[in-house]
Amino acid sequence: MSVEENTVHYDSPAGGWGSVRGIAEVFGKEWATPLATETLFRQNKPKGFMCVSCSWAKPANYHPFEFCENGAKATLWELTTRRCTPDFFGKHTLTELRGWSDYELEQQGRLTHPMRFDRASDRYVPCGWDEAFREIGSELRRLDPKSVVFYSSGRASLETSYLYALFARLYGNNNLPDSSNMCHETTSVALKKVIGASVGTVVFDDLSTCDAMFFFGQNTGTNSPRFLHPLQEASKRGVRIITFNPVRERGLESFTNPQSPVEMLTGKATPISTQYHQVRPGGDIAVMLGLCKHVFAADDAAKARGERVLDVDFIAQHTTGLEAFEARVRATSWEEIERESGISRADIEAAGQVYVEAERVCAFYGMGLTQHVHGFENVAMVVNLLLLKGNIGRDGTGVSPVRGHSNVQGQRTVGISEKPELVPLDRLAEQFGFDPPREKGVNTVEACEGILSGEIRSFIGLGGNFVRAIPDQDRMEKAWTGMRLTVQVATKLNRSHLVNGEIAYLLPCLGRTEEDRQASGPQAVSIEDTFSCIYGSLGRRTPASDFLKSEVAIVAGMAKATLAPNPKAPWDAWTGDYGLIRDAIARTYREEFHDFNDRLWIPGGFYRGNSARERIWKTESGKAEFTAPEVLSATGFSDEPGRYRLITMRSNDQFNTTIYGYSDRLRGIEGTRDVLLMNPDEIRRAGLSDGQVVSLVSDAGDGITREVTGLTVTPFSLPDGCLGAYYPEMNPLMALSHHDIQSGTPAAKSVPVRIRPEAGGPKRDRREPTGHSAHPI
Ligand SMILES: Nc1nc2c(c(=O)[nH]1)N[C@H]1C(S)=C(S)[C@@H](COP(=O)(O)OP(=O)(O)OC[C@H]3O[C@@H](n4cnc5c(=O)[nH]c(N)nc54)[C@H](O)[C@@H]3O)O[C@H]1N2
Ligand SMILES: Nc1nc2c(c(=O)[nH]1)N[C@H]1C(S)=C(S)[C@@H](COP(=O)(O)OP(=O)(O)OC[C@H]3O[C@@H](n4cnc5c(=O)[nH]c(N)nc54)[C@H](O)[C@@H]3O)O[C@H]1N2
Ligand SMILES: [Mo]
Repeated sequence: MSVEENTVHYDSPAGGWGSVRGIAEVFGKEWATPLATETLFRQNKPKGFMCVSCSWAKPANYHPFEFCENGAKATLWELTTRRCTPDFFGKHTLTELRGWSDYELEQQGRLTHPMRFDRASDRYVPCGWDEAFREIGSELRRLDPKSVVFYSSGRASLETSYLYALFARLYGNNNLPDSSNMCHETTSVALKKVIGASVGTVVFDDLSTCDAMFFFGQNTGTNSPRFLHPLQEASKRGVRIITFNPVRERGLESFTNPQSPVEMLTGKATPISTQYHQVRPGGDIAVMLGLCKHVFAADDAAKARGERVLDVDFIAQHTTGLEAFEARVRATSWEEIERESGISRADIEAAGQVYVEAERVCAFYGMGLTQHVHGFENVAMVVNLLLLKGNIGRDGTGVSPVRGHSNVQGQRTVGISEKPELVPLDRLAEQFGFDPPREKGVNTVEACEGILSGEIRSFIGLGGNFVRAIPDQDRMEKAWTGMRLTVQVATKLNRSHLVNGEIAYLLPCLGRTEEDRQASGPQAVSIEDTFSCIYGSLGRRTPASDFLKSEVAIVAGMAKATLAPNPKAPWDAWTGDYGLIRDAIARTYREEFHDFNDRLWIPGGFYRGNSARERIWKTESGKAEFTAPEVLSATGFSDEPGRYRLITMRSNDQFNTTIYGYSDRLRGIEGTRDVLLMNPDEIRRAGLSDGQVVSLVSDAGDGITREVTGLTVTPFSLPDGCLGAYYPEMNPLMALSHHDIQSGTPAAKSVPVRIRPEAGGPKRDRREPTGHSAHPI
């Protein structure tokens, strides 16, 4: 399918002048002030600070400007001169603020003072840090540890994350859900099961040695734009890039490097994908079965010539389960595959032929695979495909889940996990002289269930915007107020700060770009990227307010006020010198983090290692496992007349729930996020028209009414039977129970919904002026 003439779309390549204008539009002229450029110049480089946006690699051979449009936006967002002060909170009740948009809330700028919720006036009032820690500590001591949740969003450093997880365990639980439970948890569970390593096997250098790349449901141009540089180089090298995505994402079509004067002046764009297939949402299992079917057919033909396509030696030595898998593939007909995937046999065979011919294949994927009811099977299918030709554990090959938050992978590495089996509890026991809790903790969905049932009485949030990021937002907000204690550690105001327990604190912290001065001097922190490389990060900017504390200091402050004194857990000394925290990490995780302090500034980071890359399979069988999928569709529900598969999407003008502006430039959607995207035939079939205003209602079939109103029907190139609309605006439509069966990851890429035309709803002009003001820095 090509981009139809009559749909909303963007003709220019990703990157290019549009990306520079994108930065300027959000931040005004000031984005180019010496202070800002000086800071951006140090982004993602040794002795600089590591981007607060995505988790893409920070290469040793860096570019002069090792940042992208979105990294620049994220940095400038933190450097804003706007301040959200006690004065602001004095003027607005929380009830009033709950009527504000995500954009308006964060526009208020950086939080400056620790604040306590005052129920009588329905306002936040300033408080002292000691007072806050004292009350949090005494409340936590009174609560049953099983009823307390310690959430983290994937941004906090390795040092903070290690202390936070330790705090929870010393306190008495493994209730450590994190944003990854809504994101790549599917990966952690599936890759662990089938290759024995919960993270990807690809490293940065593989990008320059592979000869084919397969992309499933990852939007590079928007979500990890610095990846476009190696992709561009790969494309120029003749690497064949095959993309499966319901949406024709600009960055996977073509790219103009904004850092190349020649390309910028000539407007020359590099095509990225050699084949682009608009799979139906949830259709990837079928696609990959089709690809494998073609590989088996090619192998049959080769055998007749006395050759093989399959890597039979690798399969024999390293894998198990081929027989059952092959039987499943051969038993699946092309008719079924075409129906479920929405892609023709000829197109799948053409993609399969690239796989057959390539010697070294890397497969990349993102939320398009993980956020489905059968997300596990999606990920297992990627591995099945790769195993057929030994495409794991050789240079230029491998599986690459492209991670989201800048340290989401690293948090897991240092103990943030609700699964006790993933944490070296015996070492913690010895190191800190206690008996760590062995019972499984709650993940994100289970935490929500506990809040709904009243079993969870307290929520501590280390960053993030939990209430806005989870499913079933309306129900969750109502239940939230039943909790006894809620604490949010944050840089900017968001909706999660406006729904509170009986006692509630909002604690403002330093950002990663800011100088973090403690007893022993300025402190560095560290993070791990999507390729398992670990780097130091040093902030130098003057903090947004004198009253901020670092995340380390806040976690240590809460821990000290809650726990009995333990000389083996020196919270004050740790706060005074983060090198001591790194020493503690190195003692717990000896293999990965030995000589941590010495290796902090190695250019390009130090590699934590991955057994599967060495073809050592830490699985139950001791081999890499083929998995025969039991379903063909990943959606978990059947097709019925009037029921659609809703994809919740991110624009390049947002970072998760942080909305920078209303310009989804790469998709040609400007001035509003209240759109419902569908293809023109589907609009006609549904009896709707372009510009009509409609509501969406949940079709989860559980009797609960969930609704989002005021969406403008907008023609857009999408497969039949599906709809697109923005995250987080659509989250009230998602049932909490609609998640990947194995990992609990909410299934945000196929939400069952119905359309309800709004009575007498006005036709709207889609392209209202953007209306957002420049954001000073
Ligand atoms: N600018 C920006 N950067 C970000 C973020 C952001 O919000 N904004 N968020 C960060 C975070 S936390 C994360 S996890 C990552 C997310 O980055 P991605 O993994 O790229 O996530 P999404 O953009 O949600 O969805 C990815 C793609 O999946 C496609 N898709 C939807 N359903 C299907 C399907 O069934 N099959 C296939 N094959 N494709 C499908 C969508 O069209 C979309 O292009 O980005 C990180 N970086
Ligand atoms: N429908 C739908 N829902 C989804 C998704 C989807 O694709 N569709 N994606 C899911 C995914 S992949 C993810 S990762 C989650 C994201 O869920 P979260 O990680 O919980 O949400 P964010 O929007 O990233 O959090 C933004 C807030 O973090 C705070 N913050 C920013 N920087 C810092 C800092 O340095 N320190 C601290 N303490 N706070 C800081 C700010 O206050 C800001 O408002 O959402 C999930 N929800
Ligand atoms: Mo994420």
